[in-house]
Amino acid sequence: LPIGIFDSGIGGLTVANAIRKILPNEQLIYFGDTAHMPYGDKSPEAIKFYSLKIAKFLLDKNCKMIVIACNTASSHAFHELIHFLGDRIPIINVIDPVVDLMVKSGDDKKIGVIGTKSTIRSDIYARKFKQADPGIEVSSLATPLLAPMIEEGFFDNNISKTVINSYLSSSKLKKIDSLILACTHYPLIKSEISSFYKGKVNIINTAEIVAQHVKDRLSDLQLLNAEPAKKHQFFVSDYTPSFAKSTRLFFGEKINLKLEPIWD
Ligand code: DGN
Repeated sequence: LPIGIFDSGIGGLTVANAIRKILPNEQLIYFGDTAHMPYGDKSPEAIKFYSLKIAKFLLDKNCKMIVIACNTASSHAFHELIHFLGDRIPIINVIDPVVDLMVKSGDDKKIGVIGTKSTIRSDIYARKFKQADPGIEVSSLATPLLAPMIEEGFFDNNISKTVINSYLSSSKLKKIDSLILACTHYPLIKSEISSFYKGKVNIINTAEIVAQHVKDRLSDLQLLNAEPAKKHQFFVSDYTPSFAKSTRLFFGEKINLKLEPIWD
């Protein structure tokens, strides 16, 4: 059976890419809600509504697990989805595996978080870290220009450097030990962010941590495929050539997107 993965758009393909690398025998079914993207500035109610529709779609596709690849949807819709799915299939968000791992390692006590306005407004990282370890301080900064900038292919150039430097110079991110990249798109600018900090801040790539967590969870549940499965499938709720073109950026290769307007 396949693993279902969804995101507000195509950025979640960074998480899908990390999962397929670590689990080459698994079939992935990806849904990008391109008709409603970006989620970054939507209300929590809208994000819950869209996420539920997508979870139903993935369940109908017989997925054995759902991964919410989007930080914004993980911040607002995780509990609704747990409630909806009950004990039918497990669901994983992109926040808890990162918080759990960092708390367990205990190395970092001053943690910065960057993400969309909606993720940062939810204050979810600060709440989760405080609950797990009151000694951890979290400072968060919304960096809404970064996702559209990356989608347009602006990275590793002077424009991205200026935008990244301007955000990271914020007083909110002074004196941090580590910085969580709390948005699907940011793995693509990880090296630029590392250069800004000259290697002195630990940059946390959430996609890789989530992929490892998916593997561990499927292994615990004895749901891992022993043999290579069928080909991956990629669905979007709105199709444009520009989405199709950007898939290469996020997944490392151009993929065939199928239009699936699941909203009627
Ligand atoms: N996928 C979104 C996230 O990880 O928060 C970013 C894209 C967006 O909705 N702007």
